[in-house]
Amino acid sequence: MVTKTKTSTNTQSSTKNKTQSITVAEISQRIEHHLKFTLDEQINVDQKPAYWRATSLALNDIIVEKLQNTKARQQQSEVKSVNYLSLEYLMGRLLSNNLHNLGLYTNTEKALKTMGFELADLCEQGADLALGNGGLGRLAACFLDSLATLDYSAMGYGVHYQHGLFKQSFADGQQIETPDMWREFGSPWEICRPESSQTIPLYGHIEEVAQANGTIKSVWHAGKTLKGVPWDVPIVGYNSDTVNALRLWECRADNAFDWDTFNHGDYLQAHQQQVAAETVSKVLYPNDEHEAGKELRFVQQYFFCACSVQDIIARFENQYGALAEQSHWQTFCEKVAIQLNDTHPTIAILELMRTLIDNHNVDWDNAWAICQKVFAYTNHTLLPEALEKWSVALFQRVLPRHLSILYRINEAFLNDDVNALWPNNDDMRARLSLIEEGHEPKVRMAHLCVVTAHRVNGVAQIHSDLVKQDLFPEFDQLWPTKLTNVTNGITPRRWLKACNPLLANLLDSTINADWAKDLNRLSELKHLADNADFQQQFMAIKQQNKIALTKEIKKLTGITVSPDAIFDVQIKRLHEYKRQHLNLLHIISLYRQLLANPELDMQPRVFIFGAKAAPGYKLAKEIIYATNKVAEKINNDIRIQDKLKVVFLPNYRVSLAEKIIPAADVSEQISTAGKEASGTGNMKLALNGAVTIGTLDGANIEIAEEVGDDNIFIFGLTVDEVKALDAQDYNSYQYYQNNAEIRACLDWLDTDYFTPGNPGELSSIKESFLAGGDPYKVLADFQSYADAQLALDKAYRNPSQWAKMAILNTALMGKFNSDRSIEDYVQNIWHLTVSK
Ligand code: GPW
Repeated sequence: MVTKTKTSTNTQSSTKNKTQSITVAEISQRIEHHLKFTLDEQINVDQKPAYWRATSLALNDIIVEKLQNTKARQQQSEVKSVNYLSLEYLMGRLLSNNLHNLGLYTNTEKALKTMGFELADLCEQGADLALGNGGLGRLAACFLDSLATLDYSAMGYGVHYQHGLFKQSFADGQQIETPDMWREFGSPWEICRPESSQTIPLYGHIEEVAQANGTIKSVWHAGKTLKGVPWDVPIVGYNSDTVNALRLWECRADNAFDWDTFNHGDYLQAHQQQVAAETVSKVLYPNDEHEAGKELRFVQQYFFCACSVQDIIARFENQYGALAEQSHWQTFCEKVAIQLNDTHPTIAILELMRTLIDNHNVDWDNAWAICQKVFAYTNHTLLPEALEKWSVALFQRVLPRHLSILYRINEAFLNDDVNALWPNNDDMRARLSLIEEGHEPKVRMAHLCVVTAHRVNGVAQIHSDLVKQDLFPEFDQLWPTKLTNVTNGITPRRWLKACNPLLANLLDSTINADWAKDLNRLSELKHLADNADFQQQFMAIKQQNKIALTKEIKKLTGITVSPDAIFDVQIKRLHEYKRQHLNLLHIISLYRQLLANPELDMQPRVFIFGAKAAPGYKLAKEIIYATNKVAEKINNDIRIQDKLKVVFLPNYRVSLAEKIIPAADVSEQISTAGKEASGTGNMKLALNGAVTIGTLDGANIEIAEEVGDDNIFIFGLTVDEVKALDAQDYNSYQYYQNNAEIRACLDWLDTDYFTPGNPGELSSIKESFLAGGDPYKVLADFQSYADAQLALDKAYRNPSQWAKMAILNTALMGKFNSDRSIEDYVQNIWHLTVSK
């Protein structure tokens, strides 16, 4: 094996404690330096943004030094590294998290105090990095945090969207979308790396060229090239030596290619090409779990995959020397893992095959063996509308060479693997083929992933079981060890230490260990769950967090809520399968009961929603509108004596989640069983002492296993019961006819009670339950949900019982640390070793 010369000893000393020893005075100095020299700041004008930027820049200097040390150390130790390919990263804000992870929060707080600023207040200045839609993108962000914390060598690859997820506001209850401008004035966290730019070919045609040795070589003559420019965002590990990078690709026109146009004097036309190229990384597609099949999205996916694969090879060659001989690719397999975050980056497989064969003269069998060793794939959904299929015609036009490679993979797969197990079985061939035949033939991206990857994982045990049983049963028969599970997790740094400082302090003083690194240590709280003193401290913190949220609610919506009410929270993307409309139906029912009996004995409750709907998802937008209209009526109805309030917070995002979660009493996890692959909000809320009301779906099942049946409210159909209902033709009308409460609530929606003067505005929701067939079994689960809510209300009114439940939820969330998820990936899929 040819490698670059290695220095004999590791000269990098541990920087872990070095950053923690940076003094208050030094931090002040660094901030002042940036105020003076980078920002040329005239003090007195708009100080907060300037101090936020100067503080971020000062911190970034420290981080970049650590990044360089990490790189040197990782290169020296020649450890294997993982490349996480994801079209989405929901990073949120970075300042407070980076400070916590470096152990510099307190000293920076002190430094800023002497300058007249509250650090917590300054942190609010930063824009969220919202380069993702929901759970899948936030999971990627948590995984990067854990990889760096655990000192693994890892690179996140993503797209440098000019506009992340849209901003949401409400106008008369309707969702309005406006563009996200996260880097309008630049971001202090990103480093442009022009030297690592890539040139990406696409379109054009293939020429079959006869070789001297009698073989035929395919030569791709591209019709167009794009340029990929990388921006690196440093990823700081918590209390560790490691700073990894998230590398985001921005698309530009390839000037070299357009030189001709310039020379022919068509200056403006050349600029047009620049504009066209920039659209490729212009905007994040806002569809969560829904494939729209647009050409620009396909080009975006390919552009991202090609840049990332070329960069992975370039980094490898830079470290281990140019790879002219096939034998060197063995080393590649030993040093490189590539994880596909759902099927969105599937084209990376074809791009690596193409590069090995066309540019590095690797023969087919070896190239295929390499891809199988390097790639692994995570499946995040069973929903048919989210399973990506790209039209063969589009593939042919944009990526003709990649399509020809795909055909050959398919041929080998069908003729060798499928035929071996099911000889001459055309039905099986059609079912498993990478191509779905029909009026418009399509490429099944998930099939390509499963056929290639050495491991395919689901994201919670039940989901992984269903991936085996229902989604890919034949693949499981073909390769019995390929399909596996890695239950999701969340980083306790952002989702407890940074977002809930009061609770974090209590844990610091109660647990004699760095619980943010070893979350299982929280189980020591179990013995305090019955302790009246501890209960009082724990619930006093919850109360303070609720008071803080009360103020935020007032500021954002004008609505006054009482912190003595139950704070009942449903925060997640708006989707029928997540069933925000089940929650709404129950709210309407409670309201009806209160109007009938204003003395109804119940704990006052505030229902808090946060959710964005995909701009093209009509029913989801109608559910938002209906919730806002119902809220308006309830919140202004004095007859119910403030027993019920409904708050829909606008523009739900990571930084808003960080304010809601510490204040939640109840966590709504009410998806139709079998539909939510895992969920991760469920873990964040429980970790912060919220009690779950939920179905036996996704990770709820594992949360229930951890906390025990007494500390969670489970209701509704199980996966098997949902399947049985479907098998016997579920009839939602029956529930409407037989349950007077359901009938009264749904009929109410047809009137103009909630939309005065406009009857029928909310009827589409009722229609989706009845004429629409209620695909997500809302009516079937309603009664069981209402019963569970009643039990929950009763439990809350016993303060020590509730405190015990809340404490046990925090105590027993150790399993859901994303560090554990990462260790599972390392052991079963990536086989990395630490570098520190
Ligand atoms: F459709 N998830 C998501 F599977 O947030 F690709 N966006 C998506 O596009 C998809 C999945 C996809 C979510 C799952 O819905 C959620 O259950 C899971 O916890 C999360 O991914 C992370 O695994």
